[in-house]
Amino acid sequence: MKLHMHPASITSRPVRLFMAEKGIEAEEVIVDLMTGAHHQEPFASFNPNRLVPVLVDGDLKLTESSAILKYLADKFDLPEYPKDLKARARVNEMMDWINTNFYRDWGYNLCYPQLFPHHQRPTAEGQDVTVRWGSDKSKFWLQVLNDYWLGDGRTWLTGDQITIADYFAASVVALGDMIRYDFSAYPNVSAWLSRMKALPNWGPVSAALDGFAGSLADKKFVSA
Ligand SMILES: N[C@@H](CCC(=O)N[C@@H](CS)C(=O)NCC(=O)O)C(=O)O
Repeated sequence: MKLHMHPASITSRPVRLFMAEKGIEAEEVIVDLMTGAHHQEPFASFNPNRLVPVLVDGDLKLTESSAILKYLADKFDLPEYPKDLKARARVNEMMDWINTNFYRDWGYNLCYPQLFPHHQRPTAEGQDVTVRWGSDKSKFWLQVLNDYWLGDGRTWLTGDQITIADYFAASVVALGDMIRYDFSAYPNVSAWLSRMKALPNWGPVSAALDGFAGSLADKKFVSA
């Protein structure tokens, strides 16, 4: 297998972390997002979305970090993607919730427009409206994550066992570290995120992202 990725990519992180934790081996191919390699050939034709990660396994080329996690867990018959119909439905539900509800406001409206020039809106007013919208909506979603998904004292998002939903969600939620988001109003989220960060491979896999966050120490962000 080959994993086309970038070490400072939020959506490469859950795949790389899951593979590292589970001892799944693949050749890592770095697509240099910093120099725009994803907009150039051969990558632009290889993945017309011009995004990482991409997993290649024989004749299968798979985009979407959520789909890659599901494929790997199934391929290696891992309990992190349960076989039980209802348990699996809960994992799917959680991953869709993160991808479609939480990530839209958290990633694409609050964090990314402040972190990456190509996500910045073309006018100051547009930027301000987008980021404030993202900030307000993110508070709502974080409260739901804290009170509903993690509200009954559970250790992991869908129950007592860690699943690929935790890997996927933690990487997205930890994007907030890049803008120094204060999670203290959401104690269940903070505690769950700490459990994910205690995984042996979280630190090594997140090193490039931590380095990027460190380089932004002087930048002011709209966060909580
Ligand atoms: N829905 C996709 C999103 C992939 C994505 O946004 N990848 C980012 C890295 S975190 C990327 O390649 N960005 C390149 C760019 O924005 O130019 C997934 O979950 O895999």
